[in-house]
Amino acid sequence: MELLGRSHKLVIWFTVLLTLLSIILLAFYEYTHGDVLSLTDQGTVTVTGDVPHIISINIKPESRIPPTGNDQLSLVVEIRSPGSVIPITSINTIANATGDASLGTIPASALPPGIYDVAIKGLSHLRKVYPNENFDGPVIKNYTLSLPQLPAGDANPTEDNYVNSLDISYITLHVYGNDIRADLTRDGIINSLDYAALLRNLSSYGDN
Ligand SMILES: [Ca+2]
Ligand SMILES: [Ca+2]
Repeated sequence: MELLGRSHKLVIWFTVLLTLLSIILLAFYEYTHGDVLSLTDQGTVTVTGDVPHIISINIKPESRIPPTGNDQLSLVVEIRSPGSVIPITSINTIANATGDASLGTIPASALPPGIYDVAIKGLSHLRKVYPNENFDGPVIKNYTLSLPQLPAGDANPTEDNYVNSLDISYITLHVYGNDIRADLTRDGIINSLDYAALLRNLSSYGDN
């Protein structure tokens, strides 16, 4: 009986040790493969990376009417070395109604795992740069950035990344029409609300 009891105890202790070991291994896996968020990051844009980099972003254009489910926007997304304005790769994509856009698959040979800046210029919007994004794979990571919504107003086709009288002139040219560049609010008509959206950023430059 004593021998049987000892065997049971051994089995129980072995099970406990195995469970503890599993928990430790799982915790280590989560630590090394789970989400890593910068302390300075918070807010509105999400970037997901992988190797080969499978990157998706979520953007939020400002001044939309209605404000939700109306986030469609043509985007040019550049991935740059930190602090550089020269794109390593440039991707044209379109954000859907909820602001989601895919950058497709970028081979690790074209974008070695590391830290990069992500620059986003939306149609009729000022460019925003989201710095120091970590695309080091090989697992998917989510990043939430601290920069605000994409500012509207750069409506003129010169796309000079600056909101001024040229952009006002372009909206005026299309008033009561439905030109997509001039329709900053994306409510289907060019009117005073589009001027109001532009005036929020009058004389503002986008990021380089
Ligand atoms: Ca402009
Ligand atoms: Ca409008």
